[in-house]
Amino acid sequence: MKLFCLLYYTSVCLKLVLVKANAKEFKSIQTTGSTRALQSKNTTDVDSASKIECALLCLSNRQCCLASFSKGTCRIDNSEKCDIGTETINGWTTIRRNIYHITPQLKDCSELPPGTSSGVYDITPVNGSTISVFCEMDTGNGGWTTIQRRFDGTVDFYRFWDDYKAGFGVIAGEHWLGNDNLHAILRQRSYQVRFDLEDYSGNTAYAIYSAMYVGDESTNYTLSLTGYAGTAGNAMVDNNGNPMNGMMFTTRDRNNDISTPYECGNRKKSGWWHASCT
Ligand SMILES: [Ca+2]
Repeated sequence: MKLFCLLYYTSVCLKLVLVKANAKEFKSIQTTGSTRALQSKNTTDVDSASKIECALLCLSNRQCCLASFSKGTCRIDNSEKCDIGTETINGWTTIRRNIYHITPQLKDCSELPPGTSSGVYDITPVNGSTISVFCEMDTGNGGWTTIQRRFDGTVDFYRFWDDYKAGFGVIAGEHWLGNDNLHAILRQRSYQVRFDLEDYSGNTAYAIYSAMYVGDESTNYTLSLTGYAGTAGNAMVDNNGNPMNGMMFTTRDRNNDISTPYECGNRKKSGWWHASCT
């Protein structure tokens, strides 16, 4: 029996908890009419069939903050500056990229280019401090920021509230990223979450929720989960039919579950958004 798998459901090991920014917000642009970027050493004029193609050219380049389009020409600015000057000129449209997406620091793993290897990277959430995270680039098209990783039982997850708050373990190995870090990531924009599970027979399954949010410590890190898809069926619902959605976080020393008389943080030997302990 894989004892390290004992978590939430006695027959299931929760190996990975991963979050990723929802793509539709990742590539956001704004357009303004009758303006063109001033020509400079950082601008390049290229042929382009449409305003959309011009916008995509800019989005595919990490240095591009804005681009202008008119009649088959796309002017790309690669200065990494968003305050570049524009001139008023009929027939041109300027496409401005969301400033969020051109800052040099990674806000989460979804900003890594496709093809990047899985591994440890530094990210800096907006209004947060820089943290090391494990970016999972091989699962589900990549771009996932790892919240939990368990695979060999080398790290003890039977820990206290302050451990789960700050995070513990080894980022390159088994770990919990930390509830404050999770909140700092999720408050930036809209995120999906993926849970990867494995049972004692080696069968794997996953659950994806298209929207996930975790409140700050004043809410006891209350979880919001909606939009299920995947192969895990109702695995994220406990045996009494209680969903994780809406639960507060519980640890061995903080009982926020809905079970009476049990304390799930002790009974399940792990911190989690426990409902009842079944
Ligand atoms: Ca209880």
